[in-house]
Amino acid sequence: MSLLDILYYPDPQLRTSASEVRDVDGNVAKLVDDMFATMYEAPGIGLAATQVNVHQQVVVIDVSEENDTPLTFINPKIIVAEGMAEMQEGCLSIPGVYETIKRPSEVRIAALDREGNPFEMDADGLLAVCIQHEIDHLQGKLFVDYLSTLKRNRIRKKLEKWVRDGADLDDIPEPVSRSR
Ligand code: GNR
Ligand code: NI
Repeated sequence: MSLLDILYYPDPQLRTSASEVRDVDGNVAKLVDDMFATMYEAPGIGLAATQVNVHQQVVVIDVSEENDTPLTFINPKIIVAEGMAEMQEGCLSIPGVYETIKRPSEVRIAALDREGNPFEMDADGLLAVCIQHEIDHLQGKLFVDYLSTLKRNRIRKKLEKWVRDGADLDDIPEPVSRSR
């Protein structure tokens, strides 16, 4: 397994719309495994292939406390969305930034698993937020897009400077968010 490099906002590659996976083959399985390794190492609760500069519709998630419930979503689609709730979100591509975002609170997802078998899953709580956040990534969308232009520009400038200065994760700009 290999660790993959994560792109940081405002890298324009994060705006790429991912292609549908046509064939869930060994290459896709290897990508999934590398994405899990990268996500657990970060650590994060989800990762979209877009974030590692692979523009195919592949998402991995593990929202469990024990990191023992890996979920793979290939070509994921939201087929039902209900309710609305606010949750504080973060993103591995936007380090140090946490903002409250409003989204549907319950979703039903249709996707393929790591073996290429179709499945559907109902999600609520953190899993529902995470899967919507990841599907946004596959469409080139980031959670900062839900914020005001003013706030987004402030975040962009801080991260541009942080990347210019070497993108050291131990030295994340403070505080990019003043929302709480
Ligand atoms: O690790 C992550 N945590 C998180 C918290 C609240 C809402 C969404 C997320 S996803 C994020 C990992 C990531 O950037 N996935 O794209
Ligand atoms: Ni993210």
